[in-house]
Amino acid sequence: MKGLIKYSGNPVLSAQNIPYNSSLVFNAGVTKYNGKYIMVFRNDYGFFPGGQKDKGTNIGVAFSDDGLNWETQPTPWIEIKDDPEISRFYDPRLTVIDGRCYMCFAVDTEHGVRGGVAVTDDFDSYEILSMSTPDNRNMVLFPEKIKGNFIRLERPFPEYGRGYKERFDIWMSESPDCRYWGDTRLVLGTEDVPFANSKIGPGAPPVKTSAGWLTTFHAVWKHEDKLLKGWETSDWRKEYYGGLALLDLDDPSKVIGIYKEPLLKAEHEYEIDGFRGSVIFPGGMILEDDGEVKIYYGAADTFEAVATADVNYLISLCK
Ligand code: BMA
Repeated sequence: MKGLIKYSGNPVLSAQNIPYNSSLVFNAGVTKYNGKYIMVFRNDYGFFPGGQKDKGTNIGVAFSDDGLNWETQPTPWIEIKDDPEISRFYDPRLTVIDGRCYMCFAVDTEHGVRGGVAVTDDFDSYEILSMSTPDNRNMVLFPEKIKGNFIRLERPFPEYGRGYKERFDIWMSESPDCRYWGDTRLVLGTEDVPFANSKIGPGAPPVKTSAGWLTTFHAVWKHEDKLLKGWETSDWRKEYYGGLALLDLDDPSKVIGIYKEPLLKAEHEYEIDGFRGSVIFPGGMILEDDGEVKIYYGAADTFEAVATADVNYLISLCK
């Protein structure tokens, strides 16, 4: 049974592969759609070691036949410009449900951070189905409806209600149509993750296995005793790990297993050093027919990388 292997060709996508203005390429959503691998990635431009100039964020698209070698579209897909309320969309996650491709994304607005859900059939036009109240983000959709409803994991960030401690948890909501969300319940608290002393949040959209919904999450450990690498600030201390959990097939708000250690942690140069070093941010997970799982993750808020493992190995870690 194959353990976890980070791809030797990592990063699979970085600014140098992008045919338009680009500094940081990371936190992508990845899925298989109409026979192709599709990556929708966050592209931040105007950031340089030592400064920022004319900075912005757009969303780009890349296609692949094997999930490893990517061809980027010649122009960005989505960029918010001259909107008095919304400044940007970022951190997209993709889920194919009943043959249509849904995208969750974070939205920075003048009045807080919102979680958006959109649908596209061609990665050209898209329809926004809902935007949450602030502050909420890191939303992901399950690949099938359960008892007739769309299911979404999400990460509200209640500062007042959590004592201004940056102690944020993973929640779940349901919707009949992806527009109206409710029946919200807690899935996983930060206190249940031994390698988080700060916030956690959903990672890639879950994949279905006979043992349960296999899902990644990110977990933040804030080091009081050491500085991490990174060129945004000289005081970067938040290490982001990739975690792994198993959720009940019928009621995914029930956690039936969790791997007590980080599945993914920063160890290579492309993970340790970048805009914000030691940040691992899973956003895409694909279960192949032969049982191989590809996990795509943002590395150091600068690159997009991939790791693979056998699905049964991943399930065994959660038990
Ligand atoms: C979070 C988000 C992510 C980012 C992470 C680490 O709060 O902004 O987009 O990858 O921080 O910097």
